[in-house]
Amino acid sequence: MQIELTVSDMACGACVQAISDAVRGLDSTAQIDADTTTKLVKIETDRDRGELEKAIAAAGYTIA
Ligand SMILES: [Cu+2]
Repeated sequence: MQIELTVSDMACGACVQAISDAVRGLDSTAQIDADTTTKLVKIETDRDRGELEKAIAAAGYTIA
């Protein structure tokens, strides 16, 4: 399924990389599409939203 999260402090490519790494730590096959302008992160995964939010928060980012 596709999950969309808004990560308000995702500002640049390094942020996208860190967030992608956090997501892939949960699901190594996740497809991630992140837009630093809209702050929207689209994740194609079978993990649930709560797990993804926790992993991204643990990497130091804020889910809006
Ligand atoms: Cu950044």
